[in-house]
Amino acid sequence: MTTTTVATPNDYKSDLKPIWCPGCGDYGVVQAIYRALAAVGRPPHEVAFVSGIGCSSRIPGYTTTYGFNTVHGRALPIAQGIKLARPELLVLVAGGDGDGFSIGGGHVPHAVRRNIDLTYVVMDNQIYGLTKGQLSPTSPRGLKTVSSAYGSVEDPVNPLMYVLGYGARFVAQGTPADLSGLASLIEAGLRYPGFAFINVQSPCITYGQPEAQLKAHKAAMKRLEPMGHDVTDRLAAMRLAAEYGEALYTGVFYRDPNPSPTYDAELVERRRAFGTLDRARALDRFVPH
Ligand SMILES: Cc1ncc(C[n+]2csc(CCOP(=O)(O)OP(=O)(O)O)c2C)c(N)n1
Ligand code: SF4
Repeated sequence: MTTTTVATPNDYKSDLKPIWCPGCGDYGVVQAIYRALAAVGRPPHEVAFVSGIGCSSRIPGYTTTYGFNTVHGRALPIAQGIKLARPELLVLVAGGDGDGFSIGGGHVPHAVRRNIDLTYVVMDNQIYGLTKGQLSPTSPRGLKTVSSAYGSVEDPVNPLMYVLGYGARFVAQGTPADLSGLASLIEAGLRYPGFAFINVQSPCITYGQPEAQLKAHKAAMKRLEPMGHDVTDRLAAMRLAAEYGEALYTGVFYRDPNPSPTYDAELVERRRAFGTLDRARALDRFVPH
C-alpha cells in the first residue's frame, strides 16, 4: 500500500556527508532531489533510488530512501527489475553521462520503449569524473583530456535526441544553476506516469570545461517555457534538442499528453487476469507466468 505524507526536503537527507569536490554541480542536484521528493511526498521507505558507478552515482547514499549504488552502466536494468518486483515503489535512477551513455548506453532504448514507470536523472558533465577526467560520450569534439592529448576526434552523443528518437514520453533538461527550476523538473518527472528522462548539466569543477560551470550556465541558459515551446510537439522538441552542446535550453522538451499504460501497470493487469497476482503478493515477489 502506498501512502502520501507531508514531508520536508530534510526528511530525505541522510547523515552521510557528500565527498564530491567543493563546487561540484552534483551538490545542487541532490538538493533538487530532496525538494522534488518532498513535493511528491512519498515517505523515504517507499522510494528506491538506484545508481551506477561514478562520482554522480554516489547520490543515493546521501538520501534516506532505499538505495543501491550498483554496477557501472547497469542502473537501468536493476531499477527496472525493482519496479517490476515492487510496482508500488517510487523508483528513481541516477548516474553520469558515462554510466548512462557509454557502458550503459545499450540499456536506454529498452527502458524507453518498455515505458516502465521510472525517473532517470543523468548528471551530464561531459567527462569521466571519478576516474580523473577522461573523455566521456558527451565530451565535445576537440576536448583535450588525459585520454585525448590531441583533442577529441569524435562527435558527442546527444542525450536529448537519443531518448526522443526512441520515443521517450517525458524529456527535460535542467541545471543546478537554477535550483528551483531543476527541482520542479525532477518533481514533474517523478509525477509522470511512465519513463521520464531528465538531463542535468551538472558541472565537474575539477575536470570540466570553463564554459560548463555554474556561472556560465546562469548566463547561457534559455528557459523553454517563456519561449512558448509546445511541450506536446515531439518534432519541435527534436529541433531544440539538436542544439545540444550549442544552446543550453532548460525545461520540459517533450511531454506526451496522452501517456500510454506503463509496462508495470500492464503487467499487474495481466497477472490479475492470469490469477497470479495474489500468489505473487503472498510470496512478496514477482512470479513469472
Ligand atoms: C565495468 C567498469 N568499467 C569501468 C569502470 C571505471 N569507471 C568508474 S566510474 C567511470 C566513469 C565515470 O563517469 P560518469 O559515469 O560520467 O560519472 P561521473 O564520475 O562523471 O559522475 C568509469 C569508466 C568501472 N567501475 N566498471
Ligand atoms: S571529480 Fe568532478 S564530478 Fe567528481 S566530485 Fe569532483 S567535481 Fe564532481
